Amino acid sequence: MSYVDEVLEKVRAKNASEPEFLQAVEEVLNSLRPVIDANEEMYRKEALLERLCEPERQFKFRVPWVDDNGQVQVNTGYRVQFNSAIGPYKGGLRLHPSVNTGIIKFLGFEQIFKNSLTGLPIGGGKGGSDFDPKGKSDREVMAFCQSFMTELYRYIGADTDVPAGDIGTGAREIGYLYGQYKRIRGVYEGVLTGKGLSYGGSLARKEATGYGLLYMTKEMLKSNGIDIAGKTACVSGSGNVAIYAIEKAHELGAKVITCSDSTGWVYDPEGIDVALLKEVKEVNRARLTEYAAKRPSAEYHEGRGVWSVKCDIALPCATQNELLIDDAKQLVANGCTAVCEGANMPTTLDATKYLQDNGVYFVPGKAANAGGVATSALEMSQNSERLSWTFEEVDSKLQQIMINIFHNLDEAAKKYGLPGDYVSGANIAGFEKVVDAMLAQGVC
Ligand code: NDP
Ligand code: 2IT
Repeated sequence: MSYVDEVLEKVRAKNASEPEFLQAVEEVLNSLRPVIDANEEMYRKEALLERLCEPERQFKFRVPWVDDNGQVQVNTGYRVQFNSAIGPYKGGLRLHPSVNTGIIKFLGFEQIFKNSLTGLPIGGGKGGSDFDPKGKSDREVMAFCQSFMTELYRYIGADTDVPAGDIGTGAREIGYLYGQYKRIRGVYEGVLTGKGLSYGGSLARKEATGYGLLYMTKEMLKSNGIDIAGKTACVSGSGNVAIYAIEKAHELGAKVITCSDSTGWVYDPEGIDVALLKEVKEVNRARLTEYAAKRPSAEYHEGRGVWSVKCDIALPCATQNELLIDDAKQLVANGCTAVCEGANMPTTLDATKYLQDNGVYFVPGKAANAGGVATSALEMSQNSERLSWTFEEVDSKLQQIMINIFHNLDEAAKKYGLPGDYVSGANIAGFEKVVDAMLAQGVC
């Protein structure tokens, strides 16, 4: 049996109750086969893949807090420190009722390769809680965040582990978390990224994931002889990543005609009105029904359905496993040219294969959404030198990083005889640096 198959078998047996983690590992290890097979004996002796698939450490803790009725509530907090071979652990905190160990492990595992692809010195980690910020008062969110940080502070620090936002964790939550860390530790340091501009945040971090997704999409299309201007795009989600993806798509001359949230979706043939979407989602924290009510050209539909709309480019920006095989078939039947993932693992394995087999350019999340964490690393640099760069400075570094990532993964795919297979290219390019650092640092 090949070393990859041996390890896949062990990982499946050991993590049987964590389907998202297994999905992420299967995608990565299967696409690393050409690299692993060429070094099989040495990697097996070093137990390299077993080490890669086992988090360095993981924390799970109780988060008690008091709601507005005086009732005590209890949530579970998580932080997985997956791999520190190339830098301090770096990755977001997800606040969503679905959060469990397997979801945090899949996100932390993806983060290892994504962070490596950025070219910046950051290792892989992820955390979060099954707390749902939706419908909670600001005071309740603060009570939760303070309690969460009262446990988490022991494990993090500007040079050890630097969390940030993810689903459900935005500027408000990062502010409350930062305040509590500072209060407990008594130090003013860049322990979190995505901070507000008045207390150490970086310009362009808020926009970075969505903008970066479009810089990647543009570069990938360009290298295949296609101009993004004039193209029609479907976006899913209507949170941080989706909003700034739509904004940049419009700036680049594409037209985004859909967005969604967990209850429904909008079809707006005139193009999504980004200012209105920001007002509905960032200011009012409301549902997309409010967008549709205020926008005569928009149709609102309950449930899911974004991928049924004809488009040239599909940009899934909501959550994992939101683009299924039937969606992939529909996109192909409608003549879709490219799928670039803004979310983490939004496309199932069979849907990814179907898209690739049918000639759709497919850029995986660990490359396409790396602009967020890359700009977080730029925020860390600014915090270390106690300076703030201009928006243009950060944005131009972000553009260059996304362009570099594309060419690195494109080259890696070609080097292993898999031209156009950007999934393999991303995994191989991300893996090479991490494995080099792991081997150099001995058995640890
Ligand atoms: P937000 O919380 O800002 O927005 C999430 C959006 O996705 C909302 O519209 C939400 O709808 C929708 N959504 C979330 N969960 C589900 C679900 N189970 N089913 C349907 N819709 C859902 O998060 P972000 O925009 O920050 O994150 C979106 C994706 O991008 C995630 O996969 C995240 O891991 C990834 N990502 C984020 C980065 C960042 O910098 N923020 C960086 C890289 C990747 P509703 O409000 O109704 O729940
Ligand atoms: O998935 C991700 O890359 C993020 N949620 C951003 C992580 C970060 O540290 O900025």
